[in-house]
Amino acid sequence: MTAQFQKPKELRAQKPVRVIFTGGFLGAGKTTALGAIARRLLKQGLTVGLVTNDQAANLVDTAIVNELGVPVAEVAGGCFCCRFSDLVDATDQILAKNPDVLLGEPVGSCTDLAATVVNPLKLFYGDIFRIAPFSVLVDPIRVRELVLKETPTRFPEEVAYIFRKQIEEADIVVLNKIDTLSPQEADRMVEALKGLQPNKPILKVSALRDEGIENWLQMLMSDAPAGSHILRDINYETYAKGEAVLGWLNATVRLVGSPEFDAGKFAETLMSELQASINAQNAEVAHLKFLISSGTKMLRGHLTKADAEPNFVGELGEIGEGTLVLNARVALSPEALSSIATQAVLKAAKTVNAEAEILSLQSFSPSYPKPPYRVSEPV
Ligand SMILES: Nc1nc2c(ncn2[C@@H]2O[C@H](COP(=O)(O)OP(=O)(O)OP(=O)(O)O)[C@@H](O)[C@H]2O)c(=O)[nH]1
Ligand SMILES: [Mg+2]
Repeated sequence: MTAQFQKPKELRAQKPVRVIFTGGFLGAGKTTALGAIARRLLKQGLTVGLVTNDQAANLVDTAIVNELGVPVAEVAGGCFCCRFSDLVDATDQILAKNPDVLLGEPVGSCTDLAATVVNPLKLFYGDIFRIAPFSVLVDPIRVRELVLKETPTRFPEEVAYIFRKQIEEADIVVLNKIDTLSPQEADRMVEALKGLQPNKPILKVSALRDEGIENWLQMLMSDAPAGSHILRDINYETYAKGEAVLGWLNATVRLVGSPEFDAGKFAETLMSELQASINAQNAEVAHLKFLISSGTKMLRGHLTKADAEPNFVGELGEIGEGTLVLNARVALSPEALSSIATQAVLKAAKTVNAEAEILSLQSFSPSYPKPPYRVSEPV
């Protein structure tokens, strides 16, 4: 098999490195979960490095994981699968720091990762990497919406297709956010997921509360099969359509008070303005997240369904200046999303009497996925 693929480059490591990739749909809790895993590994005295990934630069996730104080490299401008060489370069940067464990978070709108990332890594770098089973995190909101179909969805079928394919290719399915469920509800969801995928482990965790992580981590540190559920019949047309309906927006904004402004009020207003405009267009949110930082402090806002309650993490109070990083993945055209985001930022700034200077704003739909490597047999 090796003959048909050319290795992107040689990688060297001073010792075997455990590689843990955690996938799952946008907003499922991948960054939170990798943070929980990293903290546990650090407590065990192991060294950790991390690779984040997005279709564009300026990532809320990179800022979040930077708080862990471990080496972080970012693959921006495309997913791991389509930018495999960039993933290898990022990995190389982290390997220079001699980690015991390398953690990676692929883009949440991607699937076919067993064939295009996990197995190529095993094929080319199986001598230095010990690849962990590929976990796919699942949000209970999406189980209700896309598996049990008990709540309405505004997503088109192609997005539901990506969600199903992600679960299909998982070595381990991880139902996250169980702190939001009664034990009976959690068991009912596990049964529903088992109905879709009867032959694989389905775990229950709360990444936020650090519950169920120990057991999961044991599986990730074991030599259980990785990338063993390669998608046999993935339809790239449908997958590409599912990705393309999601408008993607990454923006950076400088906020200046006169002389100070209430950052908490700014965050609440920004979220409610964004949510109201998105709902007015009957659009669905995959994940809308922003982070306001000032000095060493930060405040984050997250929304993972258009009509759900937003979630805020951290506190800032009155600040003189701050930087806002906004990442939105919403089923809207990039133009509509850009206009909604700009207006919401300006309105929120006006409400707290601050000035907002948009430093960068990118808005687009992900392009057709064209992974350079597709290893269709388990390695
Ligand atoms: N209640 C609860 N919320 C969680 C849990 N894990 C993550 N969240 C919240 O879910 C939202 C999304 O979490 P992230 O970790 O950013 O999700 P992600 O999968 O990395 O998102 P993308 O990178 O955008 O695909 C945030 O508001 C988190 O605080 C959990 O176990 N319980
Ligand atoms: Mg993330």
